Amino acid sequence: MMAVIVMLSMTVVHAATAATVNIKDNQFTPQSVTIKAGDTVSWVNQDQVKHDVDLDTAKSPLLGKGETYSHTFDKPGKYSYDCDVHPFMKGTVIVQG
Ligand SMILES: [Cu+2]
Repeated sequence: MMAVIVMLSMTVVHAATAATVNIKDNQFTPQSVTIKAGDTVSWVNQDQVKHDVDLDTAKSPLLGKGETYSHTFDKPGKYSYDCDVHPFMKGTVIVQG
Protein backbone atom coordinates (compact mmCIF):
# COMPACT_ATOMS: atom_id res chain seq x y z
CA MET A 1 0.00 0.00 0.00
CA MET A 2 2.79 2.38 0.91
CA ALA A 3 4.57 1.70 -2.37
CA VAL A 4 1.44 2.51 -4.33
CA ILE A 5 1.07 5.84 -2.57
CA VAL A 6 4.71 6.73 -3.21
CA MET A 7 4.44 5.84 -6.88
CA LEU A 8 1.28 7.88 -7.31
CA SER A 9 2.74 10.94 -5.63
CA MET A 10 5.91 10.68 -7.72
CA THR A 11 3.81 10.60 -10.87
CA VAL A 12 1.94 13.72 -9.81
CA VAL A 13 5.14 15.59 -8.99
CA HIS A 14 6.68 14.61 -12.29
CA ALA A 15 3.66 15.77 -14.24
CA ALA A 16 3.45 19.06 -12.38
CA THR A 17 7.09 20.10 -12.67
CA ALA A 18 7.89 20.91 -16.28
CA ALA A 19 11.42 22.07 -15.65
CA THR A 20 13.99 21.84 -12.90
CA VAL A 21 16.70 24.45 -12.49
CA ASN A 22 19.73 23.47 -10.46
CA ILE A 23 21.46 26.14 -8.42
CA LYS A 24 25.10 25.16 -8.30
CA ASP A 25 28.41 27.03 -8.18
CA ASN A 26 26.52 30.33 -8.01
CA GLN A 27 24.74 29.66 -11.28
CA PHE A 28 21.25 28.77 -12.41
CA THR A 29 21.50 25.73 -14.69
CA PRO A 30 20.05 25.75 -17.25
CA GLN A 31 20.03 29.52 -17.33
CA SER A 32 16.92 29.60 -19.52
CA VAL A 33 14.00 27.19 -19.50
CA THR A 34 10.96 27.12 -21.78
CA ILE A 35 7.64 25.83 -20.48
CA LYS A 36 3.95 26.07 -21.27
CA ALA A 37 1.45 28.25 -19.42
CA GLY A 38 0.28 26.47 -16.30
CA ASP A 39 3.54 24.58 -15.87
CA THR A 40 5.69 24.64 -12.76
CA VAL A 41 9.41 25.29 -12.49
CA SER A 42 11.33 23.92 -9.53
CA TRP A 43 14.65 25.32 -8.36
CA VAL A 44 16.92 23.10 -6.28
CA ASN A 45 19.82 24.62 -4.38
CA GLN A 46 22.84 22.33 -4.47
CA ASP A 47 25.28 24.84 -3.02
CA GLN A 48 26.40 25.12 0.58
CA VAL A 49 25.64 28.84 0.49
CA LYS A 50 22.08 30.07 0.51
CA HIS A 51 20.39 31.41 -2.58
CA ASP A 52 16.96 32.69 -3.44
CA VAL A 53 14.89 33.05 -6.58
CA ASP A 54 13.60 36.57 -7.07
CA LEU A 55 11.00 36.84 -9.82
CA ASP A 56 9.27 40.18 -10.21
CA THR A 57 5.98 38.66 -9.16
CA ALA A 58 7.17 36.19 -6.54
CA LYS A 59 10.15 35.49 -4.37
CA SER A 60 11.39 32.35 -2.72
CA PRO A 61 12.66 32.21 0.83
CA LEU A 62 16.41 31.76 1.21
CA LEU A 63 17.09 28.19 0.16
CA GLY A 64 19.64 26.11 2.02
CA LYS A 65 21.42 23.16 0.50
CA GLY A 66 18.96 20.61 -0.85
CA GLU A 67 15.95 22.88 -0.54
CA THR A 68 13.53 23.39 -3.39
CA TYR A 69 11.32 26.25 -4.48
CA SER A 70 8.54 25.79 -7.01
CA HIS A 71 6.56 28.38 -8.92
CA THR A 72 3.71 27.92 -11.38
CA PHE A 73 3.56 30.28 -14.35
CA ASP A 74 0.00 30.84 -15.50
CA LYS A 75 0.54 33.56 -18.08
CA PRO A 76 2.71 33.44 -21.21
CA GLY A 77 5.70 35.75 -21.27
CA LYS A 78 9.37 36.07 -20.54
CA TYR A 79 10.24 36.13 -16.86
CA SER A 80 13.68 37.21 -15.73
CA TYR A 81 14.83 36.44 -12.22
CA ASP A 82 17.93 36.68 -10.11
CA CYS A 83 19.30 35.80 -6.71
CA ASP A 84 19.09 38.61 -4.17
CA VAL A 85 22.23 37.45 -2.41
CA HIS A 86 24.20 37.27 -5.66
CA PRO A 87 22.71 39.74 -8.16
CA PHE A 88 25.05 38.44 -10.87
CA MET A 89 23.11 35.16 -10.81
CA LYS A 90 20.44 35.54 -13.46
CA GLY A 91 17.99 33.27 -15.20
CA THR A 92 15.01 33.35 -17.51
CA VAL A 93 11.77 31.42 -17.74
CA ILE A 94 9.99 31.57 -21.09
CA VAL A 95 6.31 30.67 -20.83
CA GLN A 96 4.58 29.76 -24.07
CA GLY A 97 0.84 30.09 -24.49
CU1 LIG B 1 22.74 33.28 -4.76
